Amino acid sequence: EGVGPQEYTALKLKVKTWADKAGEIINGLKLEGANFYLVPATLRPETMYGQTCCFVGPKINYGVFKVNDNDYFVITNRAARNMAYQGVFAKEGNIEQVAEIQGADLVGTLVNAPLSIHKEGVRVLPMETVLPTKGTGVVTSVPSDSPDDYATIMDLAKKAEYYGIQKEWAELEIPAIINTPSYGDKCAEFLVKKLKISSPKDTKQLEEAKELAYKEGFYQGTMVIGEFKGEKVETAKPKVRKQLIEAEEAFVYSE
Ligand code: A2H
Repeated sequence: EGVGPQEYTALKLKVKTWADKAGEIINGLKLEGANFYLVPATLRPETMYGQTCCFVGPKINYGVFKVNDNDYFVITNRAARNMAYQGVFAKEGNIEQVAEIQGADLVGTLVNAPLSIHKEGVRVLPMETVLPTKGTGVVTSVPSDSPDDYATIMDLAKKAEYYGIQKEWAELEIPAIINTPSYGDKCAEFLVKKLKISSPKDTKQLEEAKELAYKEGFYQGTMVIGEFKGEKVETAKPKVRKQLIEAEEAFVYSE
């Protein structure tokens, strides 16, 4: 961070069923036949097999932006402004916002997550630590390899009622994606336990866990799932990314 632009993979998670409140807003637009996508920005495209949910900040305001005649993205206004100058929207430099939805009202929406083992879709869930000032304000959850994601889904499952969600939404199977010599098949779970992280609020330990997980995963990790199973993460990462982009399930997003 801080040095030069960050290049993310922006992933297109197509909405299958809206949560009630978001659905009312969208239905009011009368855009029959349109496709809507939540668009998380990730630095780890090779882990997308392990998506189990999609996080939004419950207090963040998201815009619904027109991409072309048929497609709309749900992202922060800030991200839309950046995308407008990166060839993402049909008209360069032009932003067309058709609605605003609060994160809390998106919770429960069912989306299709490209490459995920969960073909039936994954749910949109709340994450208090999502920053409105980074990426698209939407984060795809890979609890096998991201300590933040693991700590958050554990907390959501534990306090499902408090968060107003169904417990099962936070309890989808977590597949192993990457094996590392030091932390086994699910480095996030290993590190969260090892560093005694008990909630997403343990930010200091989570920083350490993230650092350790990233280094070990990237330099020592081997894929244990998907088309590049058996390959080192370092070589598989650009290949998975290329596949997602060619399938038009993802695109490059920089900031
Ligand atoms: B990563 P950097 Cl498996 N607020 O994707 C908080 N976190 C955000 C965010 C936001 N607005 N936008 C993106 N992110 C997360 C996968 C992943 C990620 C794995 C392991 C580590 C990891 C699945 N979640 O990130 O500050 C996204 O989560 C570790 C930092 O720009 C994105 O990649 O470096 C990463 O943070 C980008 O963080």
